[in-house]
Amino acid sequence: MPQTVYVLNGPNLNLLGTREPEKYGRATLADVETLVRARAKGFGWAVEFRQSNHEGDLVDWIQEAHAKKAVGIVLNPAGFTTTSIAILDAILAVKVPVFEVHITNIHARESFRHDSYISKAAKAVICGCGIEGYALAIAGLAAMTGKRSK
Ligand code: CA2
Repeated sequence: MPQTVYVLNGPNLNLLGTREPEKYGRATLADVETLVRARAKGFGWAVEFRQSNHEGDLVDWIQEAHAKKAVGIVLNPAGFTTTSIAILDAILAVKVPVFEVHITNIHARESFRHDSYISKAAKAVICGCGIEGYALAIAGLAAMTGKRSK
């Protein structure tokens, strides 16, 4: 059985590629999924790729990733980044390494986007690399777990 990476996306990321392309680019979430699956396949990993507009879903999926012994979680918490103690607590409660990803450089944007609760528990944070940040997170997870590409 291949190991699994959970790739979790927070609120409004279902709109990717359809609105505000000047900020978030023209790639859709389906394009992100294709990119991530290809990169993960290179390390022999399966992918659970999900998006929700509901905070509790993300909490449930982080707990699920732990229960299923996932190799790691790539998480774009989107609008929950600076508000969700529930997601922070879920990450703190599990042993699965979390790579936090933001498509944009949140530090170059409005100050209310700067202070991430998620970063307090994340193994690593990647921001400002566009959707390639998701693929970099997969590569970072592989490096961290000593996984070589196939
Ligand atoms: O840069 C990122 O990935 C963000 O996590 C995106 C969030 C934003 O609240 C964070 O500060 C940074 C917003 C996600 C909404 O995605 C949209 C995509 C296309 C059109 C409209 C919204």
